[in-house]
Amino acid sequence: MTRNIPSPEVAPVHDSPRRVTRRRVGLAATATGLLVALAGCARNAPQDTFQPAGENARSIDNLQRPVFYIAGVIGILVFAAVGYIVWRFKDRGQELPIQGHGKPILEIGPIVLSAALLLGIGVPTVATVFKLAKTSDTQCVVIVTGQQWWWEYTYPVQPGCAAGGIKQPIVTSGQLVVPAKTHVLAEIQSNDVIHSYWIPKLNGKRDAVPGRTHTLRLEADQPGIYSGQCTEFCGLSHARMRMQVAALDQAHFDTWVTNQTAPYQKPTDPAAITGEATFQANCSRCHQVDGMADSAGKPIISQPELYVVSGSAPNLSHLMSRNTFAGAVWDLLTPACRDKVWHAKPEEFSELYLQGVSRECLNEKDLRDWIRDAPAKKPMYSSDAQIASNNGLSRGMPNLKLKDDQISQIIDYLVTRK
Ligand code: HEC
Ligand SMILES: [Cu+2]
Repeated sequence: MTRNIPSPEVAPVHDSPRRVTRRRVGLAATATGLLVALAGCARNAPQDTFQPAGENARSIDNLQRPVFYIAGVIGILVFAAVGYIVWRFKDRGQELPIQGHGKPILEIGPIVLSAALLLGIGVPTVATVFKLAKTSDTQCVVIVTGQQWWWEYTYPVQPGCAAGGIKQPIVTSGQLVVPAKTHVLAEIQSNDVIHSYWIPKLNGKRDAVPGRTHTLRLEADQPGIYSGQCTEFCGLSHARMRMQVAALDQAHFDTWVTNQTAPYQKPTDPAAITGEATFQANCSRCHQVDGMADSAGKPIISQPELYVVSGSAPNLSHLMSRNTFAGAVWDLLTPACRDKVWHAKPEEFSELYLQGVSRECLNEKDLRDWIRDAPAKKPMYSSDAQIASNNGLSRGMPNLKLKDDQISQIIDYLVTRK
């Protein structure tokens, strides 16, 4: 015999079918128990849709809870009925029952009942869809652009958002800073592939599709940090494309706008001055720092379109005013400093957030590792070979092969960019 089938004599003794069934039931029960336990952990989950923190997420919650409960009760009733019927009428060799028809209650009743249920769910669903699509009450507009693999935010010139409006465009990335208790409208776009913007505590998801603009209402009741992540597979580092919304109270948001639009501050510290030159030599071709000029006083304008597939790289003018980087995946703050800000009481959060990242609070390790070899931290199809086969364009930030002292100089400069 060539086939590898054990002969009956040597076959292992199998468990009895009843034992197997019992074991399966046990497994199912354990799995269910675990799920229930995990659901319990969700209490302090930062991305929990069941803990809405703003008007729009609350509309969704007010819809999903009753639907879930009604569907849950119906589900249990249906399973119970099926179980009962299977058991009660199982084949015991009895005669076939008489086949009947013409019972209007049985024929029309379930149709009316299902239609009523569907209406009961459909009417509030459609109402919520319209409510969430409303744009007429917008108080602040931000253009949100999906990039591989980070989110870019552009605040266009407008009368809203801040007390004096936004008088010159602001470009930032990773953390979307908004005033709390304000109807913010995100105009969602994409620069490369399809992404999806999702801050579960503030609203549902909205796809970012190249060539289109989709709107998403965002409103936070309280100052604080609200986390999210890209929810549409967008390539190699999709899992490393996160974002946060930082909601500030209005007065602090106004200060944030003033800081973001302040004229360029030349570094004064000698180390940072050296760092500025090293930055210009190695980083400025991709990264814009607004107001920076060369030694002849000529403004330096980045040209990421010549080096990066998507034609974009984050604006680093105020890098240290945000507290995460590179797709909001790594912290710019040390764990202790981060906890202080992220777990602050709402009335204290705005002040702490505006402090940005100081030298003492800088999580230098991750920033260093990033500048030394970004693709090692976040796979980006940007090895030398991939860049060469791509007409010299990198997808994401390449390894720039800098020396340690150059990296130190650049960091000395970057910490002055609040
Ligand atoms: C060839 C273009 C290119 C060059 C040159 C370049 N970068 Fe980048 N950099 C990028 C891209 C693209 C990203 C976005 C990558 C991501 O987050 O997935 C990025 C992200 C970053 C970030 C994260 C910013 C944020 O807000 O999330 C920092 C910090 C950074 N780069 C620093 C530097 C420094 C410092 C240099 C110079 C030593 C440099 N980069 C040179 C393309 C470049
Ligand atoms: Cu994405």
